[in-house]
Amino acid sequence: MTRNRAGDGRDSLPTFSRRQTLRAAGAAAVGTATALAGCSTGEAGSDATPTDGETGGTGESNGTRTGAPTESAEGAQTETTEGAQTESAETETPDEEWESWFGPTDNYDGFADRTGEAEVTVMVGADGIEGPHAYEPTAIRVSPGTTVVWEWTGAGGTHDVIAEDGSFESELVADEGHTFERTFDETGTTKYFCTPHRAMGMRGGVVVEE
Ligand SMILES: [Cu+2]
Repeated sequence: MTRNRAGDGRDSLPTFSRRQTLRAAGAAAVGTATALAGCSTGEAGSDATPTDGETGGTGESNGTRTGAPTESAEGAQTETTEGAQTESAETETPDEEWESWFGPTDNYDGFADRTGEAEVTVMVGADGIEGPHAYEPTAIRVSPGTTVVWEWTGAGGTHDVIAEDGSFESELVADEGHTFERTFDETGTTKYFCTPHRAMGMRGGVVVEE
């Protein structure tokens, strides 16, 4: 009941952040349910609170207010806090930057190693993000001189391939079999995205390395 109410209240948020928030809310709800063990006081309290933007804060205050006697609840809170602090402390590593770039990208699972290949194909409009709105593979490592060929599947409407740094941009098309290619001669990193689906996570990355 509580989750449904909270979900209705978030309908105005962008799709990806609502999903992430719900994920976090789900985790918090599980933790709270365990700690409270059926205590209805805490749930009534959160229902009466109009702000649902800070689920974590609500969960913590519930645990504190009801004085949940279990040591495990405190332990869980400590771990969560430490983890968050560690992540935010490392602000300028490349990994952190990529994690941020691919935050809403459901099919991101690290960089596929395609080094040593002269030509690499990336499908445009692959299944992965609320239907066919993904690049696949969405992140690749290649060697200098590699030609990356983006090939449209024809699914998911119109897509394009736009470098965030402005170094290249494809046509915006929906045609199955359409291709766009670029040869990466220099080492470095390039983020790119699909204009219509960038917000939902249709984003890609190319790392060129020796
Ligand atoms: Cu797209």
